Amino acid sequence: MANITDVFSSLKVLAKIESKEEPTMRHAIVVAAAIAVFALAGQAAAHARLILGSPKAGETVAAPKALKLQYSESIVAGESVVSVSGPNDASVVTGPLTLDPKSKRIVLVPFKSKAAPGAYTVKWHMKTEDGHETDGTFGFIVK
Ligand SMILES: [Cu+2]
Repeated sequence: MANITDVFSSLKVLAKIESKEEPTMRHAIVVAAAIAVFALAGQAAAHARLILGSPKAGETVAAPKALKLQYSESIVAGESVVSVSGPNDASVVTGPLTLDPKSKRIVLVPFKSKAAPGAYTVKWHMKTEDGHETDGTFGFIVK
């Protein structure tokens, strides 16, 4: 949910701090605040980052029963899609995409049948509650 308003409120806080503190301290605070502002700006530009996948990108695992994808923002399940392809680029049949009952940032996609050994590619398209859409791809190996 980071947006330009967050960046501006950070700048306002920075301006207040700067008027009160000693020069050396002030310098350190300005540097720290600048880093924070850049971090927020970066977040605003990249919506719905995939924070953690299960399986993780590049991981070798036993056949997973489901994909569990944790994002940086709340997801709209009905407008988000995950497609999986397996060995020989064959598309893998998955069950409906749902959200974890405990967190709207966690997407669950069950496998319909046991995943055969080989390389898998996950392509995701997420719509977030703020109306933005993001795509991504990662791979994992089933041993
Ligand atoms: Cu957004």
